[in-house]
Amino acid sequence: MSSGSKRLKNLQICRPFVYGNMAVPLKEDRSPDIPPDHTHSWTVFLKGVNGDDLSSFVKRVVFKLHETYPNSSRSIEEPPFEVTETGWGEFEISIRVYFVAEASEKNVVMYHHLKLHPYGPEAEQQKSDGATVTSMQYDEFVFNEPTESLFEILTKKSNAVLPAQKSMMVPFSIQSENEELDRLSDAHTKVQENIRRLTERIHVLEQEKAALQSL
Ligand code: SLL
Repeated sequence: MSSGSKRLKNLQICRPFVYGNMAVPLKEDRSPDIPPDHTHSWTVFLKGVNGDDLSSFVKRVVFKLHETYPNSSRSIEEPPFEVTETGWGEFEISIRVYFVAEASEKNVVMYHHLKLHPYGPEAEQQKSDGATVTSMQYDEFVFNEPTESLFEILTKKSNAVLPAQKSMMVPFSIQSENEELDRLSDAHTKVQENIRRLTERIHVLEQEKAALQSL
C-alpha cells in the first residue's frame, strides 16, 4: 500500500457544493453562428460554496447533454467545471464527478433538469423582463473513512492557519506542535460529526414538516 492510501477509521469528511444552470433568452443581436431555432444561452455548472475551489480533490466533471448536441459528453478537467451552450429545449443533464486518484473514491453522478423558462410565482413577470433563470441545488460530497491523502488535501487550508499561531507562541517545540495538530484534527472531526448530525436532524424535521403540511 503506498503512503497515504491508508484509510482513516471512524471519520467522515464532507464538502459542500452546488450544481445547476443559468439561462438567458437570446437577443435580437445574436451571433449569426447560432442556429435560428435556438432560443436561449445557458450554462450548466458544478462549483464549491463561497468560492471554494473543488479542484484539489475533483479531477474532472463530465456533463452529459441531450443527444441533439454534438459531442454530447463534455469532459471538463479543470475549474470552472461548466459547459455553456445555446439551444431551444429543456432536458436532463447528468453530471458525473471523478475524484483525484489519491482519494480512491468512486465517481458520483447527479442529475439536473436544465431550466430555460422562468418558473414559480414570478414567472410571468420574469418572462417579460427577459430575466436570467437560475436553477440550482445544494449538496455535499461525503467521504467515509477517507484515505490519509484525501484527508490531507481536504484539511490543507486549515493547516495553513498554523504559521500565524506559531509566531504567537514562540517556544513551541515540534513535539507540541504535532500534539496541537492532533488536537485540531480531533476537534475538526468532532465539528464535522456535529454538522453531519445536525444536517440529518434538519432533514428529518423538514420531512416531518412536509408530512404535516400535506395533512
Ligand atoms: C424537448 N425532450 O423536446 C426535450 C429535448 C433537446 C434540446 C430537448 C439542441 C440544440 C442543437 C437542443 O436545444 N436540444 O444542438 O441544435 O424539449
